[in-house]
Amino acid sequence: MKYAFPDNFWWGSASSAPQTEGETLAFGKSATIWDRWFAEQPTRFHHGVGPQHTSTFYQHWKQDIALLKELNHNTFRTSISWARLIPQGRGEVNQEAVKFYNQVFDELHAQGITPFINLFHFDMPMVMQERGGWESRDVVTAYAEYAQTCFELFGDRVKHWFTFNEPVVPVEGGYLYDFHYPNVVDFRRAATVAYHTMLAHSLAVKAYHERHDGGEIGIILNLTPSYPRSQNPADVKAANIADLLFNRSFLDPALRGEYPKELVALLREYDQLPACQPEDKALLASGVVDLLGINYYQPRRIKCRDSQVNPDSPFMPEWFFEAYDMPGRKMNPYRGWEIYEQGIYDILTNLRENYNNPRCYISENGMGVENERRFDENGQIQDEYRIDFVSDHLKWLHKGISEGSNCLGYHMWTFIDNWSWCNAYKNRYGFVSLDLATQKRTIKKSGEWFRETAAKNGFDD
Ligand code: BGP
Repeated sequence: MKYAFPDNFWWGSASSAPQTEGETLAFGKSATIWDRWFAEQPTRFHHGVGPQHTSTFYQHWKQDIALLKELNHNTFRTSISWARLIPQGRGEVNQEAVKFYNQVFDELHAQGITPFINLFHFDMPMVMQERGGWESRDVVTAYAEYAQTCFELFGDRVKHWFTFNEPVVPVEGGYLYDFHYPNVVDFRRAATVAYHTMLAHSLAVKAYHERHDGGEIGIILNLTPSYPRSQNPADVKAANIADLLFNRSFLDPALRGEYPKELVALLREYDQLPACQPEDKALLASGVVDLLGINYYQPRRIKCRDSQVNPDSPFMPEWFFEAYDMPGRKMNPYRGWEIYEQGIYDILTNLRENYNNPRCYISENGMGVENERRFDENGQIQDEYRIDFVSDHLKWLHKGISEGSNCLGYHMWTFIDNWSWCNAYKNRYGFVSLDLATQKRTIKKSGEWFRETAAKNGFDD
């Protein structure tokens, strides 16, 4: 076979509790920031579709796990909802939630699918947001308690844990660019949120390692290779700063246990450093992960600024660079994101050369398509474009592995079309199509392709 993958390669897909479970305010679950924001501003959500409109995994878990099996998944990622498990954020555990997650993990194992479980996927419980969210050190402690509760309750069956999915996104969305609650635009507060998230991460990693229960713990980062417009030093510097702010601010603490010195120097120069405690350094050092999840969708194209920044304007990352619309770049015509398959290889090469070749896997990669519900005469969505997208990325992944990268698997985003934050169902990503009105599931052509590829552990051209 032309593209054969290593034995025991993880073939699967990723999803999350807030995007699939449904029953948002039922069975003991309390509100998250998404429930609150939707209640306050439904017009911010595509077609006014809020977080209660999902594929209702809470009710369909058995059927969906059977589908995962049918698609030859040997692994599957989802998340636990903090607001469901511990509705007040701290303290009493909701036994309905324990029963639900026990059933899910048991059924996954019964079907031969290893659960990969993430603890936080953008879904801050509202009670915790009201206590300051990630700006508050108390919330950091509360998160660590929640993580330990999960390890105690489910650690016998879950051996692959993740502390956070894409921690930079709530920072960008909630505190810089206004696409997540609480809709703040303030760099210093964003830096505090980012810093506290990594302290929370480190506390959870430390607690997990102290258990010695034979499992592993990681973090899932959306890495966006930052390519300069040219080799001109000003463009290169601009791209490096974007890389520092959006990638290395999470990647370095997760893999090296400390922040890049250049990042600290930059934030100090502009008086944007978050407040630190003397014990933080040792804590961050204990946050080094066993496994890195890499979400890869698209790169960043960067150029230096053409115009001077107004020094009276509030400090923002864009003081240092501008996005560059590179002529001729390949775009996803259905979503507006660039498609650059080699990015996945560049990420692996960087990790191999500069970060000691960590254990890693592709935890998300996928193609969003608007208005995708176009069925053929047999009632199937013929998403050849998605098969091309996945196989083209897998080819570059294969090349990275053949050159020695320690990449152990590939998870597609996502298993079934799901609700996606403010975009709701604007961009559909699944191997399985969802009829929201009837909850009917139909495997797309890409799902069949994946079923075969996973069974053969690779593919030919
Ligand atoms: C990733 C998130 C997912 C999902 C995906 C698609 O960043 O981890 O939760 O939302 O992006 O996003 P969208 O629906 O906005 O295209």
